[in-house]
Amino acid sequence: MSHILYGAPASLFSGKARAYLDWKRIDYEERPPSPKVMQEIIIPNVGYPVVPVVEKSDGTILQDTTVIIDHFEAEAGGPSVYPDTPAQRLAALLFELYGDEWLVIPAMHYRWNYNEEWIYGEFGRSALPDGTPEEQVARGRQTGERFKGFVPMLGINDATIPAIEKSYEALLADLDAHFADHDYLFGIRPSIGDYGLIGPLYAHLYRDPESGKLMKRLAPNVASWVERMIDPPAPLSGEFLSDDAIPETLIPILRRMMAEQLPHLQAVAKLYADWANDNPDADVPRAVGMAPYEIESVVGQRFASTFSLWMLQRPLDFYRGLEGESRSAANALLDSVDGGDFQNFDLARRVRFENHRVVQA
Ligand SMILES: N[C@@H](CCC(=O)N[C@@H](CS)C(=O)NCC(=O)O)C(=O)O
Repeated sequence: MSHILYGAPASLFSGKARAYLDWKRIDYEERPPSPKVMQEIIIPNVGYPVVPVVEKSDGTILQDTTVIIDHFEAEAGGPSVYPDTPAQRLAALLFELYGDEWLVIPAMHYRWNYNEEWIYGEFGRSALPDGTPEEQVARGRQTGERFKGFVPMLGINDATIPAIEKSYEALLADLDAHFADHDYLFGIRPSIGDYGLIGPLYAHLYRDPESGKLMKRLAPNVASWVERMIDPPAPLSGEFLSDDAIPETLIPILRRMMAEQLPHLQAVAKLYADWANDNPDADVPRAVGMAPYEIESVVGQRFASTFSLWMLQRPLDFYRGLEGESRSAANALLDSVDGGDFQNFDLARRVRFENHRVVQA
């Protein structure tokens, strides 16, 4: 019996999980998160309605794409999506953090401000595959209203939208230059960083019709990379660039990430530390208030996600564990991308991710 991936074509993180499972040649079948699946499988096991969820053939439930990927990396063996060498591995983990926890901003902006009516239909078809068109639209609006409600929480509003678009178009130009020369971020094998990016860059920014037109017009090489990621021409093969090389074309992208995402994460880390000091025994909320972020010189506020801190700990712990020449290689990379905020990050209180949720460490 194969494993089951509960996921949906329009879901950001389903795209990340699916692309990985396909490259890794994991035997699975994808099923939609029908109301019955939500009530009988997802909510009782995970605690809240979310996709993607993997139900393994032995009944084990896995949620969170990072947990899913790491589970199959350990179990399936074979070529890994984690580079072995310090600079590439650090960069790959940073790209995962950037894709998962930051590019959701342009993803949600373009979906809800350019593709709103279309996405209601998509949600309906996915939730009620056997429903009538009327039932699907009604259901799609219901699901959609919930996700649309996240838009202001993500810091997307009239003041920040021009800056979000300017930043995204600049990112597309930088990625386009990179993918003109390279199949994936670090050569001819996809990395965990590629899987971080594919979440936002597939379902929302490629597959949503208006967003896809923009990507194909401004960045055809990025669209080709998306197509390679979702329909891998050579699963379980390819190598990372030799000698721990970081292509020059990735430097401006990491510099943008450091400038936009790191100051926000530092503000979140401070809010979380204050909260944890005041509430030593409490369950960790999904957000500890709102924190500022700056994009293209415009300042907004977005929810201070505690889950983002767990994702941040992955590259941070890797970096802090490096010694000697490996540490020097990582520092050379970070120096070249103005990564001081990362090198000097003040993480006063840590989190853990256990039983599908963030808990105090
Ligand atoms: N970090 C998680 C996020 C999963 C997630 O946010 N899924 C979205 C759909 S793409 C969802 O179901 N969100 C519902 C919610 O967050 O309440 C992962 O990597 O799987």
